[in-house]
Amino acid sequence: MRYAVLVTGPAGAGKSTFCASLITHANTLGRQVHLVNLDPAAERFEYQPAVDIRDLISLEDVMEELEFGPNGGLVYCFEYLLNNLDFLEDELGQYEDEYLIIDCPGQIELYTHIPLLPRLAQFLQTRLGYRTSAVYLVESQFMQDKAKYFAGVLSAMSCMLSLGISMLCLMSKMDLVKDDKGRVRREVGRYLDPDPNLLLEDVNSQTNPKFHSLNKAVVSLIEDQNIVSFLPLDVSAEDSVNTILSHIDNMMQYGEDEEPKVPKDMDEGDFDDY
Ligand SMILES: Nc1nc2c(ncn2[C@@H]2O[C@H](COP(=O)(O)OP(=O)(O)O)[C@@H](O)[C@H]2O)c(=O)[nH]1
Ligand SMILES: [Mg+2]
Repeated sequence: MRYAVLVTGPAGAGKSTFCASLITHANTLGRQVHLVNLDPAAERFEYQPAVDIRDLISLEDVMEELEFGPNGGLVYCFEYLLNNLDFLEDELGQYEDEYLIIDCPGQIELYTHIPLLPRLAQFLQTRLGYRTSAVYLVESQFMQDKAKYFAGVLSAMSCMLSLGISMLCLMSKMDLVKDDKGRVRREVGRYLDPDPNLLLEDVNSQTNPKFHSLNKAVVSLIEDQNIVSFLPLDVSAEDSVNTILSHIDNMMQYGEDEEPKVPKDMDEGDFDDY
């Protein structure tokens, strides 16, 4: 069986760092996983990617030869990849049992503007037979500002809807969640699953009153559908990475012929040592 995890989220959310720590962790469990880099602007990696979009096209070349700016250049790179998906087939088709960690770029237009990621997910599943799922990272710093949290949740939701595959939301950089005095927060759970009323109050206090009814509608959407809840990610804590890996495995029914894996739920208690 072949498995693939798309690691998605905005630029700077910690995707590449998470990919590396997931690989390190999988390796300590004696598992073989491979990195796929889909970011044409990536500079360096802790682990050498097994497949790299930069072997197909590099942002630097596009900018130089076609005189595009960085954003236009990225869009060009992705359109190019979309038209040359055989590249992935050539590179990935050879693997039999495989677990791929796919490091995606973060520019929002790549999620909404050109259907790169949905097409890619579909291609991996139907053409190459990969069981495919996704994680979406939102930075913990977003939690401290409820309006940003709002934006983070909506972008996660939009990604989930457009990808159409199972997706796990991660709150990254949990080591940075601190209170006013700079102490690391103990009540992490409050951030991962905030009280809808408090959320509404906070967001309303930061927005023009004419948007308050819209805010209310969005909060109830978040609440009723329970679409988005976050697992805490701290790349420096092996426990956190382990929990997330078991959730990802579970989402894809990894090794379903073996022992079923029940994800260990992580709650505030696991962050007691902060
Ligand atoms: N404190 C902290 N910083 C992190 C963490 N993960 C990533 N970073 C930093 O955030 C920045 C962006 O990380 P990167 O993995 O390149 O983000 P990407 O653009 O989503 O791939 C880098 O400076 C990382 O060192 C984390 O868990 N904690
Ligand atoms: Mg990156």
